[in-house]
Amino acid sequence: MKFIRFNDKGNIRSALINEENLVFPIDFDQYVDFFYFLKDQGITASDYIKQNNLASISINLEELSYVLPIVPEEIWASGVTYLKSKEARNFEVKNANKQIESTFYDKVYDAERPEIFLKSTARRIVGPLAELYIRNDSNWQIPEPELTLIIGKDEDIIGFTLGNDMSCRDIEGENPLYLPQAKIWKNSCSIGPSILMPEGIEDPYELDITCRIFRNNELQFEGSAFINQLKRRLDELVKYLVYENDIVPGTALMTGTCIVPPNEFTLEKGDRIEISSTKIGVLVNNITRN
Ligand code: DO4
Ligand code: MG
Repeated sequence: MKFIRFNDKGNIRSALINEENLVFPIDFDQYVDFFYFLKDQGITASDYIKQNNLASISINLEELSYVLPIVPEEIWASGVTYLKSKEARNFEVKNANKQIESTFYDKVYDAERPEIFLKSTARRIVGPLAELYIRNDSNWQIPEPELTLIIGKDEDIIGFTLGNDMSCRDIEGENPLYLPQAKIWKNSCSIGPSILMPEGIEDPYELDITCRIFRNNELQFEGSAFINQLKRRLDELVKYLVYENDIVPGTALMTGTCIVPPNEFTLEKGDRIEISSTKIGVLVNNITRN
């Protein structure tokens, strides 16, 4: 079962999409409220549809105007959680600092403590179909497609969505202290298009993720991975995020990138990025400059 929000002739509405792709509008605007309503009642979202005799609406899923399924106050991110990311980060740092042999990325990949950083805030994120920005002071920018967790009141995982941790590889490789500038700027993060509810999945490590980048409607890059390639456990990342922290229910945690475009690739204005997962849907964003 997926929770979505969409624009219906100027009104933002929420809905559930079941496994048969039927769309059931619901009266809960906020995912967190809906999740805890179900929990208090001891029912699933499927029970909720049945108990309330909800009728599905006839709507073409391709034509739905998805908006952010949730607006987290904060979006945090994990880094170097896949081998692919460690290799890409090492390439950046060795490219900028030729004499370096072993890097802090090698260390963090194997360390007990994962890398967790603040990626974005509500005002910097955009939803499906909205424009992401590239920076004007970077010549090497890529999307980072990441499974993104929604954290609940008990510091547990209450939903799964997709996220794009847009990154500047040149700024990041030049100096680790530049990480916030390599990661955070206006419209540098997107999430969506839906929240997959935990009742919809037996094993989140079986989820797939694909990234496609189009330029002038031509495919420039395509890469796929499975979450089971993650070096760490999802609950391990959550544990380090919430430790000694003050996390509002509905906070998002990106889990690291497992797909990296070729080293010679950089995003350009007009590119279209599609990040998809079979059970979550497709997060589409176009690239522009500020
Ligand atoms: O260490 C820098 C960030 C790495 C990252 O964002 C990722 O692995 O996804
Ligand atoms: Mg990342």
